[in-house]
Amino acid sequence: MNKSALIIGANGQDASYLAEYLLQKEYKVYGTIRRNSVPESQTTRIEHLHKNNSVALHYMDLIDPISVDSVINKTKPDEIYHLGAQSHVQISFDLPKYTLDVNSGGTLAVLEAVRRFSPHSKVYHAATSEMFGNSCDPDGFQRETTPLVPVSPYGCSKLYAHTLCNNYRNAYGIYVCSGILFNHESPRRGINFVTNKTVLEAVKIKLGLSDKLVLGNLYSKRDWGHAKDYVEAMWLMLQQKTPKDFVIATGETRTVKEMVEYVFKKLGLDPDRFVVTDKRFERPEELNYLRGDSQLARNILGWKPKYTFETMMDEMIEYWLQTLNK
Ligand code: NAP
Ligand code: F7E
Repeated sequence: MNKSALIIGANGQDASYLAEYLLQKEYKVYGTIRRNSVPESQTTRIEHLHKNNSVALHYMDLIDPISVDSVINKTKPDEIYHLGAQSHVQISFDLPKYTLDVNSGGTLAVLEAVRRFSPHSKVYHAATSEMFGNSCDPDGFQRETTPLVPVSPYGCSKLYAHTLCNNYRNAYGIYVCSGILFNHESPRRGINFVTNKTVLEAVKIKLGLSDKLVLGNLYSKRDWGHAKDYVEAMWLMLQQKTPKDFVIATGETRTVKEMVEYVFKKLGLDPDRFVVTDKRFERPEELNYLRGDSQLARNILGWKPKYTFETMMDEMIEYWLQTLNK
């Protein structure tokens, strides 16, 4: 019999790739969306799947536990991919309570619903490298054992949820694992995250549609991978006999400035002419440096990324060139 999976936050970047991946594997896929007064915005990233009804959609809001109970009770899936979140770090400083309610309280609601209505479901929780904050091992990497000292309401909210997942695993025997994923991007990334913002604005400049790119801190370092590779790791984590948490990362790190230079050079533009900085895009506290060691996932799950930094950025550039040229 085909397996079933519920994706919480089905309209997100990762969820859209994960839905495609699971459908290819012939899963019965359920997804949750939020009500939006502009109905098209509820399914922007999964319109192609929604149109032909390949994903069965249900309304759920993580701050409404009744809706969480109801969908999990109704679907009782084999696997639950809990990807729903207020996922923007800078915005979490403006909406700290909301971020905690959605990311921490929402995870509690999911775990409680699983415990009461669907204890056989295997659960993936979308944890994050933002939980490390500025802690790092002496060799310059973050890994599963590196201390977790977050520096944003977003990071704190995910750490609470991550700890709760471990608690529910130990206390109730629920199969739940946290993927500690480092930054992952794609053409479907929100355009207020630094990679897609940079690519979109640089392409606009190239086409004469804009004349500057305004950024915040250019000197923080990130370990950027492709979302398509990272959703495969999520699936692999739920195929194991026993639940375990894994770091998923490329192991390479670059400054924002290096990423910007790559994009501008690729388009034949001089970044010094077009890139300016504004404190508006800086955070009250910055996470300065990320570089993940995903050796455990590579050994146990057999996971490794297929995209390089360059092929990923090139795909994003090509996407915006084609889209804006249309
Ligand atoms: P994303 O594009 O922001 O998607 C998040 C999804 O959550 C969206 O579909 C959103 O709905 C939904 N959502 C937001 N608030 C909700 C609520 N109150 N109730 C129900 N759903 C809600 O994020 P992503 O980049 O795909 O990331 C997926 C998950 O991995 C997130 O939990 C994120 O925090 C985590 N993560 C991401 C990265 C990364 O680099 N991308 C790294 C580590 C961890 P709408 O579409 O209606 O807004
Ligand atoms: O920022 C700097 C910014 O917003 C990256 C989320 O998916 O990954 C993501 O969080 C860096 C930061 O991603 C701008 O200060 C400079 O140092 O693209 P970002 P993030 O904060 O690392 C983690 C792993 C998650 O879990 C999150 O959900 O870029 N930066 N100038 C800027 N960032 C933004 N957004 N906009 C700027 O103008």
